[in-house]
Amino acid sequence: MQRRIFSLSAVAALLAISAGAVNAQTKWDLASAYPATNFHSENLVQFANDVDKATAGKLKITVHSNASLFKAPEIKRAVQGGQAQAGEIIFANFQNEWQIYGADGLPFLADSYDESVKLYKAQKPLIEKKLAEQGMGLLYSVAWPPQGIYTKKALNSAADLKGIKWRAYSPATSRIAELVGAQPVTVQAAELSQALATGVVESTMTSGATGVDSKLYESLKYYYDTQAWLPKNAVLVNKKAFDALDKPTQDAVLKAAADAEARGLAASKKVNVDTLEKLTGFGMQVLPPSPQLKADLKKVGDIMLKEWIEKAGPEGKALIDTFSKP
Ligand code: PCA
Repeated sequence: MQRRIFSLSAVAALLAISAGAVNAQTKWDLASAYPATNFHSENLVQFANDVDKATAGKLKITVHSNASLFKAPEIKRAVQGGQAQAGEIIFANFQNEWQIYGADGLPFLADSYDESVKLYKAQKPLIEKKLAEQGMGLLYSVAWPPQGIYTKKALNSAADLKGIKWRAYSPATSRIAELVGAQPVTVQAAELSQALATGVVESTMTSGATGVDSKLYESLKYYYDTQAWLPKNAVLVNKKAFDALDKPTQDAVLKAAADAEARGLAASKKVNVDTLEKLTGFGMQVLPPSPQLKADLKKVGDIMLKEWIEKAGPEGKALIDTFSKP
């Protein structure tokens, strides 16, 4: 009798363990740096929901937006080290680490959605290889809307930017400031409203999306729609965390990522139009750049491309050649 009771409890224990295995849930943290209402962040939440549904709750991804888990420049390292299993970065932030990351942050190299997609195709195999070496994988990437200039005063040419406190978010946006004689101050999106309110900066180059997110219309009056480049965000995953998932879960993540990439591109295009309208609605002057300003910025772009090719070496040249093929 004693023996039978023992074996029954052993069976019960075994059942409990196997039921646990079937219901085993993996939890991931996904760090992002932009506000929850931003289209990239909304897309991340939908991505997490899609994964949840497709895996019947086996993989739960919590999105931590607005730099609440890690600040923008720290997210890549956090994913690499596994402090966050996944995270969203902006490639252009990492240009000093490896020039190829910065290609989509160069003014006028790829300055429309079509060109941006083309540049992404050329960058992607190189970036995937580099990230794999760094212990990470690329889940998906989505471009920000085209970048324009926000100022307090009207701009006729780049000379009007001389001495102005210019908020930069990347090495390239700092370099633009240097080349036009402005004073670059690096401030990430999460701190932009405050930097403007306290007078730390008085102009920036970014999208209509960030203009609306950070309420730039509260302190700035003009937006020049220069459509200079479309920097890309990318969602990275820690390779060990991904490899630890079973095959169906991995497939669900990849499928949700592919959907998010397509959905994000469409959202970016729509947000571009909607936010420029909103800025106008909030009383900003949304204007095309003057021919002089355009010509001045084109010169800046030419210098920066030349500098970039020198630093990026043969790999950079190969990237530009692939991108330039019809
Ligand atoms: N918004 C982000 C990056 C590019 C953009 O449009 C920012 O200003 O930080």
